[in-house]
Amino acid sequence: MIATSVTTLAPPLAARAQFERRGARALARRAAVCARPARRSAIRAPGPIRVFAAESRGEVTLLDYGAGNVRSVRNAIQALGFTVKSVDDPAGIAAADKLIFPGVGAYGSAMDVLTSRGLVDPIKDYVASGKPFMGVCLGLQLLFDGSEESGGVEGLGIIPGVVGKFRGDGLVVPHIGWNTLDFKRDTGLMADVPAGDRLYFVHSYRATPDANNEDWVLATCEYGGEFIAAVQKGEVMACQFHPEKSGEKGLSIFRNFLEGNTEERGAGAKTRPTVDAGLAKRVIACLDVRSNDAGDLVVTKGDSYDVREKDTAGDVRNLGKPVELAGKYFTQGADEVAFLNITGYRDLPLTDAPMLEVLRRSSETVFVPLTVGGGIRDFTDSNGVSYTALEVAAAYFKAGADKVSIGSDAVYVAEQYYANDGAKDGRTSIEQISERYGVQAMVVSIDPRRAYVRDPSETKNRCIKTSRPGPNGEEYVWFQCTVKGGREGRDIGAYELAIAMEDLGCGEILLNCIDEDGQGNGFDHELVGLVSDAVTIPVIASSGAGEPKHFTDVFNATKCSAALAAGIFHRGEVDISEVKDHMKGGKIPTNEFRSVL
Ligand code: 1PR
Repeated sequence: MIATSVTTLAPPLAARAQFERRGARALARRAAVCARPARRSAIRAPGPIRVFAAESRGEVTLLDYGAGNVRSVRNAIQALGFTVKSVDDPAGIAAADKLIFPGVGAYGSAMDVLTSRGLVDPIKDYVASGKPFMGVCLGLQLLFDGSEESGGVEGLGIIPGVVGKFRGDGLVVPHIGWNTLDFKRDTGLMADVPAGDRLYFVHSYRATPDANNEDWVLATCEYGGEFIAAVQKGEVMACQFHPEKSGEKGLSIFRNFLEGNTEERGAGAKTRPTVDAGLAKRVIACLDVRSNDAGDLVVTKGDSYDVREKDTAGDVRNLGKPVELAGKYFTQGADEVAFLNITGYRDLPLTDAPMLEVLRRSSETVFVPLTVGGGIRDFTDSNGVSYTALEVAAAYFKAGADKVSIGSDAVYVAEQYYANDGAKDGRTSIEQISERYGVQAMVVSIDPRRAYVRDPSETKNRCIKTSRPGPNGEEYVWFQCTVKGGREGRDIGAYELAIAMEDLGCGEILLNCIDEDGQGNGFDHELVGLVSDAVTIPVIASSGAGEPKHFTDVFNATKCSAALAAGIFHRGEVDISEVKDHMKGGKIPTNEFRSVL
């Protein structure tokens, strides 16, 4: 692979000309497809997507070149009743009749892999052949001339333009979440995505529309400026968002691709709405998971992290089964689901087969992003075999996680970071995972509790004047990080931890609050405001939701990008759709669950 300055990338004219020449042959195929009537989406009551197992509806080839979570793409295609054939070599690409080109992670590493395996020319030949092709996320970006990412890297050169980083004063990056599209042309591919509906994006780099690539652009999206959300030219299609993580709306896009309902129907059918457009605030359902005393993996929920019943023999509170609850929250409209293995800090995570199984099974039916946390750290097992945090994370990604979350280890890493005056050596769990899987896949979960002081000089950590004074009338508070599920406090604040994590390559902060956990009094706005003002990565407010209004309140009061709750959902007190209705009533941009399959 040639690393080159992005400003000097020469347009690979040969690849493009080859595509244009052979593209003529695709016209005949397309004409046949266009003759077919547009597919109507069936209306059905929300419920888990049926997994078609009996008889395959056809085969599609998936280029599995080791880029991130391809399991989700495979699961989505299988749920639609199609068989997936994974290939990773030139012959496999050449033999494909329909090819899906996924990708999550860094542009440079993806191009390195494609180059070292001799896949670059076979992909170009396939695209030029006129056979159906669908790129996803990085699979769209790699079609361009190159990217600023990884220091300036040459791409496949099929679409003119260079992919650049999101820029903007205070713009929260990565762009994570559900955003609206502005359709430039109508196409069968998107026939089941209503105008104004949202799809799930997660990326830090984007391609922008210009005069050289306008004939490719199917839809754009607005985030710190206009960027390309989807492209199509004949049988070659690609989207920056993730269909496999965009619920049934997203799966309908795969279905139209797989069934050949991709005819382009000309300009301007659906436009971006002028109200309720843009990136939605996310609502996340969180499942704290652990084994109960009988050894069963259960969803539990604590009050200020104490998960044992007060009125029975102190059993671990059992609020249901993880896979079932995840499926239920998906159909209620959760924008994401998080699993936290709350005893992971003391267990050996790679031997925790039940947790990996929970991920595998959930990812078969839950088509929104899945985050998993708990126990991601370097460790040595009882046989003296050592594992790195990266290996633990890899096992979770392989099992179906889209993001991993680190709690305790992040605190130790941050302490070391400040001890070394912010020097980075690339060896911490945070740096290694974000380097390998992309910053968007690396979440840090913070477990702080309020620490009151009379005067800010009493601590080295950032204090604020609080509207809720301490037990002895203290007017200042800092938010003390803890490790081991809140069991041990450390001399570092949530503010300091968040800043260190952003610098080390963390892509998102999950901000819990031990004082508010399970209390139902609302989120701690002082804590969420402090941290979300300190960083430009997304912050998820967590702990304390007791009613739908609390979500609207935290979104109005702070810059947080998402809000997470557990107890009210598990106990059935509030349905996620009620939260969304309240947010919509309060004019908070909200993603709607839509059943279109
Ligand atoms: O330290 O890397 O092994 O990660 C352990 C993970 O487990 C951390 O993310 C930590 O937050 C979590 N954890 C550890 N112990 C507990 C516990 O409850 N005893 N749960 C725990 C954290 C907090 C939230 C909860 C919200 C919303 N749970 O995730 O879901 O507070 O609750 P609410 O809506 O009912 O108020 P590592």
